Amino acid sequence: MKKSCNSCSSYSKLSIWAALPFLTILAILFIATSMNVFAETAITIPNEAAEPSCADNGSCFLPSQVTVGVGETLTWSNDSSVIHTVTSKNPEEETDDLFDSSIILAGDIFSYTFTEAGQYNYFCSVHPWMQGSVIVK
Ligand SMILES: [Cu+2]
Repeated sequence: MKKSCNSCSSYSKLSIWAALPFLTILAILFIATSMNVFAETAITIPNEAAEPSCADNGSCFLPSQVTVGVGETLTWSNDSSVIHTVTSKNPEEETDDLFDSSIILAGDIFSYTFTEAGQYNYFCSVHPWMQGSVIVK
């Protein structure tokens, strides 16, 4: 007796189409990850940042210099008990409007995504001795 399996081929076609949205999502996630879309780097603002002496050992921002990829997001966490800002350029340079957190309250965070390669200096407008830089490659 011949075994009947009329629906076998249509079933296998169906499962390929059913997997397509899943495979598409996987491909998008893979591409997004390789483009640093989800990458995040953290910088801590410690308690000692409110004292000018932090500038002596570069500990006003931890770390005070970071290197990130294009498209990467940097997050500054204010882990101190006073307010700070993350403002692009240094106090002695003419400031630009690239990024300015305005006041970051104690316990708050500020994030910025760098979309172009270059070196970006920044400081705290409340405590101008707090200076850091970001290198975007
Ligand atoms: Cu500050």
